[in-house]
Amino acid sequence: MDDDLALFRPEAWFRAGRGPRYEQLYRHLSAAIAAGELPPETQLPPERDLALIADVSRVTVRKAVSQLVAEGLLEQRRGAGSFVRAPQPKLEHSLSALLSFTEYMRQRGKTSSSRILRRGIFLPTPDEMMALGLSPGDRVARVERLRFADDTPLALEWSSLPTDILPEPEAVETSLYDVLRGMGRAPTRAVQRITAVNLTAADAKLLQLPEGAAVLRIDRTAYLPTGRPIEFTRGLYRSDIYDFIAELRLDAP
Ligand code: 16G
Repeated sequence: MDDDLALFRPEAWFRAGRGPRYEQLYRHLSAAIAAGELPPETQLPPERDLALIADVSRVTVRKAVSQLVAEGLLEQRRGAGSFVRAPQPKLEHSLSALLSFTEYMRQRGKTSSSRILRRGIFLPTPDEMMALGLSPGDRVARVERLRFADDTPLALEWSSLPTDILPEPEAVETSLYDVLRGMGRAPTRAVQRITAVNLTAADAKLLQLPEGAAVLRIDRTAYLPTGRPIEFTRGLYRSDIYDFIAELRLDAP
């Protein structure tokens, strides 16, 4: 029993300067579930016990647990507690494939290219720190690109990654994901937020569209299998050419 609890003790998951405690605890538990260290049907200790073992407040435990519940990794059974859920292969199938710009274009029979607008190592902004779990002393690698399909500018992308994941942003010529794959650090999961926005004059000029034209803004946060976020990319995509298809399926009973 003691061995099981070692997983929850602060030595197992907490590192100073690596982001809020609830987020570190959440990432640690999510990785433990993915690695099978917490197999399906494992019951987590009750909130109060978990707070004591992990040496955090109950609010911290609650936040970490509710994020795991929201992602379908844990299930809360009334009066019984939180349990690890069995993996849901059907859900996997119904998710879209995680593709790079280069791969999207290749699938559509187009050749992609990029014009690098800026590349380098910078101090992280609060948004980047939050998205990537960085602390103020860390640096962030940024790659900003105008992306073409054949000769048409299609997207503007601002990508940020932790420097231990992308120590040399200059290495990114065409495909960021090819560079990450080459180092065995390609993301395997991503969460995207899509909004419609109007172009500023400067961005419109780059995309060869009139100022104020409507485009899609997509923020992608991509994760390693361990659950660590390693890419935050904000992109503006020409909605007259680029389309996103989301496949939805009714889960079989
Ligand atoms: C896609 C991703 C972007 C990623 C890029 C990598 C969306 C909305 N965004 O454009 O997050 O950084 O691919 O492409 O799909 P690359 O490997 O060709 O550089």
